[in-house]
Amino acid sequence: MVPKISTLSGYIFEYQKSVTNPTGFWSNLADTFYWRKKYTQTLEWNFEKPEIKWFINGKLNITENIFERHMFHRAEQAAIIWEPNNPEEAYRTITYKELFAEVKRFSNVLLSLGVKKGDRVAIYMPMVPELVITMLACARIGAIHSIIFAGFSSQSLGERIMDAGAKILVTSDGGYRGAKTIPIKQISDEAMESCKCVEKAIVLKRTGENINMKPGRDLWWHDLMATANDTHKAEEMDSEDPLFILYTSGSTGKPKGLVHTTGGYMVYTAYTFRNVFQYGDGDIYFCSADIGWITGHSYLVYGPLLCGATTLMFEGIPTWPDAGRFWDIVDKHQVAQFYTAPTAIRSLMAMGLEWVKQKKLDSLKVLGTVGEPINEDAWHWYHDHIGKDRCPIVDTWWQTETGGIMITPLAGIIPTKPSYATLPFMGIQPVIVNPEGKELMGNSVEGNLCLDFPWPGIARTIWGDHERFKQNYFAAFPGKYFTGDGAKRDEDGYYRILGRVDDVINVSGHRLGTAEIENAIDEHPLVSESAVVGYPHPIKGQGIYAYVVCKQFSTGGEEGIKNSILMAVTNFIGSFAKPDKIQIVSGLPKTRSGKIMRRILRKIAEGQTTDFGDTTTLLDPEIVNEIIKGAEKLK
Ligand code: 7RM
Repeated sequence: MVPKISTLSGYIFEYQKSVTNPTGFWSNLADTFYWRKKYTQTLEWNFEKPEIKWFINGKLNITENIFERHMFHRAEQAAIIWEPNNPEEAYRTITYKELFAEVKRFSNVLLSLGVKKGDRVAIYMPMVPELVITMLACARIGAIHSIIFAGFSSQSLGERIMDAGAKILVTSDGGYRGAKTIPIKQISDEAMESCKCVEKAIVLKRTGENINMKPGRDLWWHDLMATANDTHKAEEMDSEDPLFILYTSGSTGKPKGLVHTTGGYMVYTAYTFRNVFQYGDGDIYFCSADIGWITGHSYLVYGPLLCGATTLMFEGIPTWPDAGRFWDIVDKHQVAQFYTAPTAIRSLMAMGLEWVKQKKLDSLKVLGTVGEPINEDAWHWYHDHIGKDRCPIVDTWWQTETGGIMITPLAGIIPTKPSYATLPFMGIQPVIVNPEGKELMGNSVEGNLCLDFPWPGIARTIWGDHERFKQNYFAAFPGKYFTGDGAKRDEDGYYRILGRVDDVINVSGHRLGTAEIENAIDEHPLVSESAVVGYPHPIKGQGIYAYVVCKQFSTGGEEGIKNSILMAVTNFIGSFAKPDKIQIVSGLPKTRSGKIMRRILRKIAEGQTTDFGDTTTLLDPEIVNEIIKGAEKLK
C-alpha cells in the first residue's frame, strides 16, 4: 500500500526530505509499485527545453498496479459503487475482480478492432462504469485515451478527435443528466462527419433511445463484449509512454491537448490521493467531478483505484431530483471522503438548509474542494452544515497540467484556514515571482505562482505542439513552470490562490479561455468583433460577460441577436460556456496599436464606473463612457 503520513511532524519531516533529496524521496515511493522492469534513473529534467522524464527506462502497466497488484487481497472488495442519475434505478457495485474481467474483455475488443499501442482512442460518454472500463482497457493495451466531457458540442468534440487523430470513438446512445436526456450519439455522429480519422465507433446502450447506427462504422458495445474473452496480458509500457491526452483551455487559441505519461502520473496520483484524503481501508470515497475533467481522471479513477480504494461514481447532478441528492448519496453509501467544487457548494447553499437538515452525514470524515477559490462563506457552510464542525476541509489547488494535487492540507494533519490551500504537498516547490520574474522571498508576499522543480505528475508536452508547451508554461519566467495563477504567501507561509492572471476564466468549476468564447461569438454573421471577460458571480465563481460589436441589427433587434449569440456559443463549445451577460456596444476600448484594453472591460463588468487607471493610451476615451452607461442598464 502507498505510504501514509499521519502527523504534522511527519509531514514536516517528509516534506524536508522530498525537497532536499527529491530523487531519493520519489524513488522510495515508486518502489512500492509493481514494475515489470525497474527504472535505471529517477529523474532527468530541463525546464528550458523543456524536457521532463521520471523513472527512466522503467517498464510497467498502470492497470497491473490497479488489478494484478490488488487481486490477492481485494478481489471481492468494491472497486466502484455506481449511483445512477435516477435514485429509483438500482445502484451497481463492481468488485476489483469484476472490473478486472471487464477491462480485460474490453482490451480484447479494442485489439480485435486493430487498436495498437500508441493509437488514440477518443471517449465521449456519460458517467457510467463503462467509461472507466474503456479508459482502463486503453491503458492496458497501451492506447492513449482522450476523454471529452459529454457537455461539449459536436464542434468541440470533432476538433479534439481530429487534433488527437483518434481512430476509435467510444460513445453511447444517450445519457441522463437530471431531468434531461443528452443525445450523445447524435452529437458524436455530427462530430464524426468532419473527422476522417475515426474508423469505428463503439456505442454503449444507456438510454435505449432511437439512434442511427452507420453500417461498417458503428458497433454495439454489448455485441462486441458478448464474445470477448477475459484473459489478457497487459502491454509493457515505458514510464514515459503517454497514458492519456486531456484537452484544456488556455488564454489563446484552440484548447491544448496535455499529455500525461505512465510512471510518474501513477506514482503521483496514488500518493497524493492517499495522503490528502487520508484514505484508509474500508472507506467509501466520493468525488463528484465528471471523468471528462482532470479531477475525474486523477481522483475518481486512477488515484483511488491505484490505492485499492472504493470509489463512488455518480451519474447525475447535485440538484436532481432535489437539492439533497449529494447528501442522500453520502448517507445511502456511507461515504467517508467527499470531494467537490466550490460552485456546487454555493449552489446548494443558496437552496437553503432544509435539504441538509434531515440528513445524517455521520459517515463523513473528510471534505474536499477543488477547481476554483472557495470563498469564506461557502467554506464555513460546508464546514458547519456538511462536516458538522468535525470534518477537516482540504482545499486542493492544482491544474490539468500538474496531473495531481499540488498545494493542499493533508486532512486532519495540516491545520486549515478558510480560503487557503495552505502548504505544498511533498516534492512541490512553489515560488512567487513579480512581473519581472524576480522571486519574492519570505512571507507576506503576493505575485505570480510558479514551480521551481519538477514532480512526477507534471504533463510532459502538448500533443503535437511541444513549442506551444514551452511558450505557455516555461517562457514567461525562464527556468520555472508558470501556473497562470496569482497567489499570496501569508505571514504563516500559507498559500492562498488568488485566481488566474491570464485570460482563462473559471465558470462553475469549468475552465474556459475567453478567446474560445470570443471565437464562437465572432462566428455569428452579424458580429464584427467581441471581447469576453469574467466577473464575480455569486454561484458560478465567475460569470461570463461578453461585449459585442455588431455589423447591423437583423430582425428581432438586440434580443434576437443576443439569442442567436447564445445559440452560437452552445453549438461551438457547449451550453456551459454561454455568456451570462451580453452587452451590445458600438466599439471596444482599444489602444492606438489596436489592443483591446481588457483591464477596463473587466472593471466595468465588475460594476466599477470610475478610476480606470492609466487610460492615456486609449484611442477613443468616449467609448468607455458609452460602455459604462450600457452596463448600468444591464444590471
Ligand atoms: C483541478 C483543476 C485549473 C485552475 C487553476 C486555478 C483553479 C483549481 C483551485 C483553484 C483556487 C483551488 N484543473 N483552481 N483549484 N483556484 N483554489 N483549490 O481544476 O485545469 O481545470 O483548472 O483552476 O485557477 O489554475 S483545471
